[in-house]
Amino acid sequence: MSDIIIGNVMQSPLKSLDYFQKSYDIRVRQLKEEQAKGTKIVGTFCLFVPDEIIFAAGADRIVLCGGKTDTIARAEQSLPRNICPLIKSSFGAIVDACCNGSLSCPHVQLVDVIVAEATCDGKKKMYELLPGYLPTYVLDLPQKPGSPEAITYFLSELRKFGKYLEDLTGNTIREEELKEQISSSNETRRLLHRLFDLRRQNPPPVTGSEILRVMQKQSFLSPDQFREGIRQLCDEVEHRSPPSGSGPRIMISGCPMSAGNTKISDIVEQKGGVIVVEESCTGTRSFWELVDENKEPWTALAERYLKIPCACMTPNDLRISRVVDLAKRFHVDGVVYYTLSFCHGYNIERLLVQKALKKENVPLLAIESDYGDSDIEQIGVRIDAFLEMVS
Ligand code: BJ8
Repeated sequence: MSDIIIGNVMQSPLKSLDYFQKSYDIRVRQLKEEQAKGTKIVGTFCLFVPDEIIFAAGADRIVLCGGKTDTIARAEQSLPRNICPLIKSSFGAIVDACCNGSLSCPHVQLVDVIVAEATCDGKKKMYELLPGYLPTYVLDLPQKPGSPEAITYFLSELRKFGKYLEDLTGNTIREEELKEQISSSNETRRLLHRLFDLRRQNPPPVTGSEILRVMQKQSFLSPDQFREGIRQLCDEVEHRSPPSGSGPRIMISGCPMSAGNTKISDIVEQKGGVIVVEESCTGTRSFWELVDENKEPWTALAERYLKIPCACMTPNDLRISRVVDLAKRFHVDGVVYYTLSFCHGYNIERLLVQKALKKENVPLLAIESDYGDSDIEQIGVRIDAFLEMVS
């Protein structure tokens, strides 16, 4: 295999990425077989829905977040145009699959129920339309995670969710099984820490595009499949020859980049930036905190999941300090702050993130974009100038 060149960086291709490619078809087959035997498949949209509870109830899960443009026109027949593309893309895929039998997102047809979550306003209102297409359960969240009542409330919501899954599957969630699932998820989180730690090297032995494409599969593959892939990836990256070039070290912080959406990462690397960490739900937010295995499992889950620093929470101090910590830990020269169009939470929170980074002399470039191609050139010009400034 010949070397790949990203920006100024030349790398030999990673063989373990083939594992993730091949795993997709295996996983689809596995889900169909499970479903034929009566296993319920849950479709999710957000990190706040704990996998551990779904698996402990004997169900399986796949992510339904849309990162592609092709289902957006369908969504815009019902939804306003000026909302976040992730919401439109996800909704359009469901309508397409349920009304037209279209396979624009083949995952939808694998799903028995949707488990949504009360996060941003756009998502919450879109979820109210979903029962017209698929059975939908909405997990509620406290919006002030630091308040003393938040844990109690979220704990009761998680238990209610557990009961819903028990009724759905006909299984009882045993405490021992829940503990096993927690320890399995923690093992994955530890492996991801191992992988991301390798990116602290200068130059890092793995590119942001490679990592993003792997992270986008995290909530689709089975936990065993994903973990095996990350293990292989860590082993290979640890022995990979160092790249023959480098550029400014960049953190991408902000909205998730769902499968199909790699626009900003691709532009940063094409322009010569070296992405060393992503502070997002397709990056550190998905695995940074572990669940405390020494605590009663439901409480431990409630505590851990409320620590996800999503901009839907207020105040979101944890995210501000996390971004600063990551900037130091990964020796970041600049932050590309990524907001999906019309995502007000991440867009407004940028001001606080920028202020905190300024104190550490870390510059920030704000980019707001949708899934279309029309702004690629203009974003490229801005990123080019930013990279030159932080070099
Ligand atoms: S934990 S980031 S996955 S809610 S849909 S908030 S981009 S306007 S996806 Fe999210 Fe869970 Fe939070 Fe992560 Fe903005 Fe769009 Fe809303 Fe979005």
